[in-house]
Amino acid sequence: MFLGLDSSTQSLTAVLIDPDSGEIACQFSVNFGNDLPQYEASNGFIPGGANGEVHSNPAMWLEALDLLFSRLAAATDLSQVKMIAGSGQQHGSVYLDSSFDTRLAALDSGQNLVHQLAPAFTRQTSPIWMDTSTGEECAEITNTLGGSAEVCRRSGSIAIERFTGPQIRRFFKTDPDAYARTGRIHLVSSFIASVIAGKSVSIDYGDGAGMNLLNLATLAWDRDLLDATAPGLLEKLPSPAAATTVQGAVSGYFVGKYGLASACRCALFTGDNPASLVGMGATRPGNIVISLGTSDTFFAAMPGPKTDPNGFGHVFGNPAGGFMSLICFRNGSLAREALRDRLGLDWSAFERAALAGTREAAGTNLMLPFFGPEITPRRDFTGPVLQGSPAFESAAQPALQVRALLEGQFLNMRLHSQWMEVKTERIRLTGGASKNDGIAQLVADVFQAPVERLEVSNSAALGAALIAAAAGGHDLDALQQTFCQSSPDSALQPDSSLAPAYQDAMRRFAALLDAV
Ligand code: ADP
Ligand code: XUL
Repeated sequence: MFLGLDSSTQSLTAVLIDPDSGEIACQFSVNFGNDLPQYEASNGFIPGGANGEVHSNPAMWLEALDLLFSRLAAATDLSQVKMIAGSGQQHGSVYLDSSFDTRLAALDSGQNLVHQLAPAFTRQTSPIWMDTSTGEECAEITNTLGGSAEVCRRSGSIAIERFTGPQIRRFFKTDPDAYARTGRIHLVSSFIASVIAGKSVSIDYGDGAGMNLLNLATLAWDRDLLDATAPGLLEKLPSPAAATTVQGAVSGYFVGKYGLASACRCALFTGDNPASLVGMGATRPGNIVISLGTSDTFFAAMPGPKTDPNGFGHVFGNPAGGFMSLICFRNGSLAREALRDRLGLDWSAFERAALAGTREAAGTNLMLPFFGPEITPRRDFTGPVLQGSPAFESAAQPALQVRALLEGQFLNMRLHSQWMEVKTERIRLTGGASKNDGIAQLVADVFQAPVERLEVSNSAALGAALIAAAAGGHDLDALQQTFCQSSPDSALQPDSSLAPAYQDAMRRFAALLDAV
């Protein structure tokens, strides 16, 4: 058996797989808000942060780990687990003093993790990916390196507020004494991995690339980016390594307390997006994942470390080797819901509008589908921009607006993923809106590629379990064939007769975007 863990914003999830039977043996989750109400973080982060700060309590993550393992141990025989891997919400960081490693080595199964490890925190709270407080630090790092293009060329992304380097710089500036006392800085992923392994372990390339510190060409920490971020940083960071690197045996704490075998080993942990790439069966270039959630994300494997010349996309390590892109679109379901409510429709009306009702209008009316500020492209929109027939612009036929909104979202995605130069062979769709057949059909039509939907719900934790099995000697392609099957009858083919209409619409969409 192989165990995958995912420490996300709102919960800690475990997926246990048996590669021989091809089955998921069990899945468990600890929801931070419901299960650990004493931390007063109903959505996993501390509410009410000032100046764009969004932090979580790393002690809560430790307590969740004990709770999750006690649930797992009550339900299953953990001595069967051969390897553990995992993932974490990206960019979040944990700050520890030099006692961390000795505390890990001396963990006592008779006590809990929080009690033994919390005294090592030099910063009581951890900034997470929702934090936008570091605009000034991003500008400083960018200036020192000589511009955004240079930061992007080296690290795979321009300096981004939530990324770990700018966050570390802000900590160094606001609390230099605590920064000086910090002997180790971990990502959420490498922090949890270290606790499991009983020693400080490496940061994997997948998650490490979300720091604005890793040089993608050398896969080593970039000296100039480190110097621009904070003094003495190199000594505080674990070394970078590949996700499938085996770190050694699981800590005796988990053997003594939860019945893991002392022969059970640990691979590295990666970011939740790289782990999802694995869990969605998309680690080979040509397979694209589009997640239609609160925001929409587009991620895909890439053969080399190509970066977005416009600075919207990010490049992370692909746990299967090579690299992956991640592009976020803030106006995802937020915009779909805004139009739905404005037109007084429901989701089935959306489905009908996109499926049959308006096919003859494909690609004719344009909508820049931004109901609030967007990050891809970066614009302060306050409402959508329309260009088309009077019936469309006046909403006399609401279905035309639904089609134009969805087409606009997917044209914007197609346009802003062109820099990857990867041919889209197949799209795997996930997230709340992916079950809407009308929306899924428009994804297929606009991208002119077949769409599949997977039954997977915890794609990051499943991906982590597959990484564990791969680190244990199983073939990752074969594992993905078994565990990442598309749901029966969920596949949709593109309407190839619409290809020219969307080619032309993309050109006009780009021109309209430039004009506003
Ligand atoms: P999150 O990003 O928060 O994990 P989910 O992936 O769970 O979000 O997606 C939730 C969103 O899915 C909701 O905000 C809702 O707008 C959208 N959604 C749910 N059902 C449908 C549907 N039938 N058609 C279109 N959108 C839907
Ligand atoms: C990616 C990002 C989020 C977090 C969510 O850049 O910030 O997707 O990884 O957990």
